[in-house]
Amino acid sequence: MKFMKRMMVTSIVTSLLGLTTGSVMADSLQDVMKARGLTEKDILAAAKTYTPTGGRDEFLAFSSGGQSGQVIVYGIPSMRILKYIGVFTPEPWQGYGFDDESKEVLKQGRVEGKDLTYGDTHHPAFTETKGESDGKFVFINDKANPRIAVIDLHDFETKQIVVNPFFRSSHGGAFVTPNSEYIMEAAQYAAPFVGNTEVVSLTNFNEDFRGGLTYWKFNTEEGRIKPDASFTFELPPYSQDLSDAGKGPSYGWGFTNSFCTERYVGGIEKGRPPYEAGCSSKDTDFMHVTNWKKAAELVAAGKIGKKVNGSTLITMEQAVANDLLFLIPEPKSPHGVDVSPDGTKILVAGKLDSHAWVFDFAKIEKAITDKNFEGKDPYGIPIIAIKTALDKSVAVGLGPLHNQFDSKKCVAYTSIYVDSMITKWDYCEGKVLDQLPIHYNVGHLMTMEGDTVSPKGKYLVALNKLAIDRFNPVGPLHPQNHQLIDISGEKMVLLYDMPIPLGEPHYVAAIQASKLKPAVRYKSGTNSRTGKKSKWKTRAGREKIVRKCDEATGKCRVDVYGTTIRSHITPETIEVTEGDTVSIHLTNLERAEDETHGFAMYAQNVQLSIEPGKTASATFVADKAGVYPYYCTEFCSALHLEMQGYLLVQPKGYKGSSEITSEGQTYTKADYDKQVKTNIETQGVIDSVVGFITARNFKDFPEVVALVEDATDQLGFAEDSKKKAADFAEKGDWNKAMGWANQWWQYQVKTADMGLRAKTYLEEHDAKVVK
Ligand code: RUQ
Ligand code: CUA
Repeated sequence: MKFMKRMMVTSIVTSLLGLTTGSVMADSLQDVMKARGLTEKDILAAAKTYTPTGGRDEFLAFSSGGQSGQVIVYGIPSMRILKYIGVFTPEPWQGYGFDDESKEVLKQGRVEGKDLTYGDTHHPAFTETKGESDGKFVFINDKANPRIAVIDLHDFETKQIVVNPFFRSSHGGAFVTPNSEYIMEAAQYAAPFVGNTEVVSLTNFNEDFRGGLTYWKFNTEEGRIKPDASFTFELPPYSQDLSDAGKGPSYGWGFTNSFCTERYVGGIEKGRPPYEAGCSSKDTDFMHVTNWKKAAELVAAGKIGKKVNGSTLITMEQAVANDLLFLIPEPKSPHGVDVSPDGTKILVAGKLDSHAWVFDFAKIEKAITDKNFEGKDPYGIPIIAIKTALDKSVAVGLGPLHNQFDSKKCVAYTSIYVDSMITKWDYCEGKVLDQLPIHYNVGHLMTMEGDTVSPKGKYLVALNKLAIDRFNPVGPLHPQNHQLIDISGEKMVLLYDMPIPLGEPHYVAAIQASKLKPAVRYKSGTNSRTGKKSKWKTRAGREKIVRKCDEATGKCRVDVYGTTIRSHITPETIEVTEGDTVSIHLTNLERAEDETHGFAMYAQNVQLSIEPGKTASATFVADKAGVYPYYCTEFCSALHLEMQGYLLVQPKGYKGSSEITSEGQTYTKADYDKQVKTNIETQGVIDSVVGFITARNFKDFPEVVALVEDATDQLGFAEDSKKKAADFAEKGDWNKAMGWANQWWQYQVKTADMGLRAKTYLEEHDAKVVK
């Protein structure tokens, strides 16, 4: 099959190059190649990544947004960016951090009572079912302020942020257990646990400072982390780093590496050698082996664990006494620890070593059962000797960091930081298979579903720390570079460079796009952050403004129950009194795909993104009298610019009029008749489009069915406006009659717009004529 595909690609390229028979196409491709200096290899790479208009990607990658605190979604192999997901950082485009609903989510992420508007995101991880990515949720950690966020792949929105109750930094998160039972998050820089304000010096580092490893409980049904059902292992003040959860035979166990087990405390300004020297003087550091399954049972039975900071802490004594915690020396200053898809091997790469080390879980397990330890660390934790646990070590290159797995058995890829390359190697045979230079200094690397029990192979992405000369220079701060590599053959082939112009994306995880089933719209009136019906849900025709005052304080609150639909915001005028707290709740009545409305207002820091069905709210204090225009920020229809209104903030005791008396234009019966004639003609166009659609098997296309439903709604609104127009015409109020006739026409235009979209869709998807 693969061979066939390659044959096909080759023959396409050959014929495009005119190597067979000459054609017009061949000449032009050669011209382009010559003009742009492209080789045949380039053309082949282009053909492997180029995705024609309307085309889809086979995989979706969820990348950390680094210090910008979001997640970036892109497609593979096209490397086209599809979305930024606001996570720890406000993301105005999505109203994230601007609407009341998402502010509640960001509020969950307050640390020590402070609002944080950034995050240092590192490792995204998908939920898993039986060790496979299931496409339901993504987690990501914040290193600087130890937090984990939950993103729901139903709508690609952040739903929850939890703050670690103990740590003051955490790099090693998020890593999930095979059924998403737990999410692992390890501390990085040891510190006295949160809440301890007594220790304010580094004098008794070994006694006062601690590391740790939290197992956050995830409730897959609810899609939320349950802090009260989570537990944390107290660990020595080694700098715990990354983790991976066991699977298959190693299911129930977790593996966490560490650096600076020297417990060195720097102080270069006092003449002490710096951390970098003191933290790398020993030859080995420790891999921590934890039994989460047994720990969970003992905690549930109330046998171990004490409540600290409202969470469960397992002390080192308890962990040791119950055989829950062991150490194994591992190569100096390691970085990645990765469990093989079959769960039998644990690969560790030591940044300061040129080897990847392969540990054998069966050997580790045996050592634990036999109590075969070489000693204890200063905290009494048993140490399993390297020679007892090690399967082999393989020279992979200088500065190995992370490992990923292929769909092919025993094949792993390791990122080599110092040598700037990817090494492909066989961890069963212990031999290097291929090496590919990359540009430059690769950090993480990632294969398709490469963290799961069944990696999908095909592509590898190298997340390079430096871009240097890869792109047009844009000042001293360069983008990062994600390099796409074809791993389907024996030799790795570099295909594409994608600049990531947002922070340092540490890690990225990819999933088969077919596993994702994102929603097109919300059920009308949904608070998307809770997934529940919003108490502010408003239906068409039920819009209202409610003002309530507190007698004791004299303070007033105005709730605006509003709606949006192409192309008006109801209400179009909001009158409040200076000093009122104003809360504008908008429900987007649209059902049509991609018909999002926005809402922005002058000088109030208000910016909402209201997707079809969503209810979003903006609350502010109208503390200054004046006129505040508001409008829709998404170009939603031809009359999008007219999707506008005014907030009028009137001084206390204002006695002026609320009536609108000025008319910019006056209309006559002739104007009205002319408009009605246009409307009748427009109806003819609509009828012909409807004829086209209904003559085809449009019901086989859900997208078209949705468009037709929307068009029918719009026509219903048109009917209503038509009636209003006729009523005013009867009274001889030509201005209002004309206005409503125009609105009737507006609804017709929207109907036609939907109809034409449906028609184009049917044409492009080869719909069949049925009548
Ligand atoms: S990091 S380059 Cu995972 Cu934060 Cu390794
Ligand atoms: Cu709604 Cu523009």
